[in-house]
Amino acid sequence: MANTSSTSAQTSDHVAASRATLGQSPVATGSAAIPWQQRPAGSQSLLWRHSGNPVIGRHHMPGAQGIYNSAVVPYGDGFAGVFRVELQTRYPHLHAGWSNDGLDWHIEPKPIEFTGYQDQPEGVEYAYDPRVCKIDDTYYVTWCGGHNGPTISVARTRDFQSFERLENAFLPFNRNGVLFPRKIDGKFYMLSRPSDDGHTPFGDIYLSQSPDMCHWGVHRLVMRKGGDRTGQWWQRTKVGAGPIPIETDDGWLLIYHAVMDTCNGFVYSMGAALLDRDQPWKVHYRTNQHIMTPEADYEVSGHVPNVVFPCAALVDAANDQLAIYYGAADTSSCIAYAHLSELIAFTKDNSIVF
Ligand code: BMA
Repeated sequence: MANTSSTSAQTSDHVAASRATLGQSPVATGSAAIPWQQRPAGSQSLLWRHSGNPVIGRHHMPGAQGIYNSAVVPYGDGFAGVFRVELQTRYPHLHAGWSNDGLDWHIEPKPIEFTGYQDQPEGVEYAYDPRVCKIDDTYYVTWCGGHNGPTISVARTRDFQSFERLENAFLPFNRNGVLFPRKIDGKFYMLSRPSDDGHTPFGDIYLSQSPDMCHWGVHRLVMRKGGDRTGQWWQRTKVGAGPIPIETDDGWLLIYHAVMDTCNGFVYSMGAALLDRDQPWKVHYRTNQHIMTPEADYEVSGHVPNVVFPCAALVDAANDQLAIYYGAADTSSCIAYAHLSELIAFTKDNSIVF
């Protein structure tokens, strides 16, 4: 898909507009409609794929070998995002991006230059799988950064142009740091997945609290991987939080990735869970089957076959619409749609908690 041509003038408009139009609700959209397509006629699928997937192909910008596992948010009269971009070094960096419609993206050719805390020289720190979470008037970016091993790096921005690094949330080894979009009982909350330095043949989701986005503690186990005991092979190897949790009347809707090992490598699917609104380490419901698994050509074929990896979701609660942004096969960026109410009902009706 062609790049848009955002200019710095448009960018300034974005900044001004965002202050005027974005509310505090975690599910509020900006003034732009989120991407949406109706479920294809005859389909019974809970989730269905955008017909123009991938929305960001592997060669979206000069030199790019893959742009995937990336995060987008409503911003002003359009959308902004932080993207995992790999050029020909295949060393992952984070780039800011802009879109008017959530489909056609301009991604900055240069990686984000962070100010503030730095524990390694700029450029020698890999950065991948970002999430972006708006809390009050600040956008926090969390990602997997290289700090003598992977762990959760944190930064904040208000305009997607200047990004200030904060302290890392955790010691190595950790991945998939996902913030909640509001404080709970006066504390920031973050999901994460302690793991190892390699390709991680294990992993459960934990929750931590912080009074200041610097000191994290009061760690709680949220969700274990499945396995033989649970009859849950699709999530038997490891699980990790995906998009920012969505607050609903039925609890926090968490979309997560879940992995099974096979004789030919890992398979990454998506699942969903409903967490308690006040004590989100308590899981009320959790799907007893995947809600989406790699099937499309661009999901089963690419740099790493058989991966769907959700990192962001746009919600239009008034119209019961959900657009999930996911990386496909560690190569491209895609969208899947669902009706929010159907996903919640499905999660409640097809649940196993363990
Ligand atoms: C995980 C992460 C993801 C990647 C996935 C599949 O460990 O590195 O970035 O999408 O593996 O390769």
